[in-house]
Amino acid sequence: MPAEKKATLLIKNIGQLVTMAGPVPRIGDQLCDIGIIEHGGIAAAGNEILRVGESDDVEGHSPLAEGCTVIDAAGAVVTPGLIDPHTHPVFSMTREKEFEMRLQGKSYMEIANAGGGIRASVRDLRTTPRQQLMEKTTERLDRMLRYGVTTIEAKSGYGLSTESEIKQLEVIRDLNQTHPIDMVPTFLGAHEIPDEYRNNRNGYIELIIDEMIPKVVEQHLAEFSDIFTEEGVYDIPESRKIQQAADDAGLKLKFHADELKSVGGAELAAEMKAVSADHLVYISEAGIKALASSGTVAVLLPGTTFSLAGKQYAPARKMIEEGVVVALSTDCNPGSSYSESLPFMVTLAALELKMTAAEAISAVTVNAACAINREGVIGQLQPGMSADMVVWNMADYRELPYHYAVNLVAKVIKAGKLVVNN
Ligand code: IZC
Ligand code: ZN
Repeated sequence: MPAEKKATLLIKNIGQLVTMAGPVPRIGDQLCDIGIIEHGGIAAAGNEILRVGESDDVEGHSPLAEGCTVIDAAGAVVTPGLIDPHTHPVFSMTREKEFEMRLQGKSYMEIANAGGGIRASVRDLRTTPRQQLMEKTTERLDRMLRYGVTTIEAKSGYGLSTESEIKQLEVIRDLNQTHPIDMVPTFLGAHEIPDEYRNNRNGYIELIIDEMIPKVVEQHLAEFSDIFTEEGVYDIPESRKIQQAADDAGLKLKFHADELKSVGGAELAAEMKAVSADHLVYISEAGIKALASSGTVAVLLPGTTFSLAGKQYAPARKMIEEGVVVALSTDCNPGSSYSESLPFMVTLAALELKMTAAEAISAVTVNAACAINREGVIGQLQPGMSADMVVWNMADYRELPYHYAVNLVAKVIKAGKLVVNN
């Protein structure tokens, strides 16, 4: 028998240890069960969780390695590291001017059609040196980590040329080697039609299919392919064609679906067996039923509605009632939602999506893991899974949505290492 692994990390005296043990993904009433152990303890060996249970029990059964980090949580809440399954973090120029234009009455699409929006970000990114992109992205990742996020999905989509899309994905690849946050890369060449192809949409779609997707796949730069399926951007037949090519090339699928109008994006995502369909503010009844039966994760982005000062939020309660797998994300991007705070999305989920604290925590842990194909690896605190966790400055998990717009993170542990100590 191999020698028993010794603990290199022990957290004891946890008031509420939120393990998320139980069904994966969580649907319906299951979202309310976050697997709490009172007076909990958790031990890890290297990047792997060794033992989870009652504090004295874990301590008594976990021989400590030399130099083991021992944390006395003194009654605090511990959760899995948060997972942000929809972000656009690689950009330099910010778009606060557009934020002001919207406050003065212009809509997101009006600004986009006038050449601003994503295309403005594209013009900037193409001329931004790689080093500067690395630095700007690192600042955002640092902020996410301080807010308790240990894994994100990260998209390209501000290059919209083969060279610049690859530049963005290489920034993600390189930062993945050095930054504590793990990133799951997504190719989003179909985020917009770039300036030089405005009169030749089909030419750009051919470029995506014939050149970008093959290169991205050959260089192992992405796991997912995403598309902005929206009126005025990519319609349903175009979306089906591009995503079919991505699927054929071996990428898994995500969709920006029904964000600003109901166009059948959710139905298409379900039909194509996408891993996730995101936004869904204007999802149809049929779309909800389709996602429930395909098991496609609905990633809801209430920060986007909030920051666009929208009146209507995604129908989260309806989706939960119908058995859709629901996750939450920041949508961190320079246009429609510039925030790195996933805890703030938990507050918005409570106030605007009418989700309970437990449902929202399920949506930023175990269900968010499902949205990026990492279920069974992260998002739960179970033996054998990744030792990603957050110690919170709170004694009851329900404080998370309630005590809003401040940072309640005390400590962040990523892969067994203490990486934030507030
Ligand atoms: O830069 O505006 N909706 N993509 C789809 C975005 C917003 C990001 C942006
Ligand atoms: Zn997005």
